[in-house]
Amino acid sequence: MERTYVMIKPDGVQRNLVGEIISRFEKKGLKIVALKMLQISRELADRHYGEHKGKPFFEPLVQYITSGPVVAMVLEGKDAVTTVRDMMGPTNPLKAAPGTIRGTFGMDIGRNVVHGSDAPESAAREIALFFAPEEIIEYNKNVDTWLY
Ligand code: 3AN
Repeated sequence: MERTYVMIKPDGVQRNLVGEIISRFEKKGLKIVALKMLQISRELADRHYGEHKGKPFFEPLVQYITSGPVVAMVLEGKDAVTTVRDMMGPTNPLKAAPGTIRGTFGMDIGRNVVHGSDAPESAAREIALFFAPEEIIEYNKNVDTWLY
């Protein structure tokens, strides 16, 4: 099973979209194996967005991602990385199909509601950046006899 790192960005939290976005991933069939709210520090933002250092939008991007709490999670499932990317839609909400998360809730490339890893390698890096191993829970669903 593949894992991906997903984060509801400060605008998603401020706009009360946390439940809606998590619900979409749950209903799709992805499994939540880690979940927490945190306020990203400047240092963590630098590391998370390291590949964009030097680009004109880097400084505003770091300002934005550290501007308020985010909700971080690890989702697990078959082809989880691609599944989440497809559900989010492209980086620019103007290019995102109306049914996608960014196409439905976003208007601005710099305020695009949600992040999802772009490849299994970046997922592994980002998961390690945001979660300690003991924060990731391995469990089965629907195996308990009392569940019906
Ligand atoms: P994605 O989040 O779709 O993987 P990345 O990793 O290329 O996109 O970019 C990270 C974040 O940087 C985006 N989510 C967006 O908030 C911001 N960003 C990317 N490209 C631009 C741009 N041209 N102008 C402003 N912000 C951008």
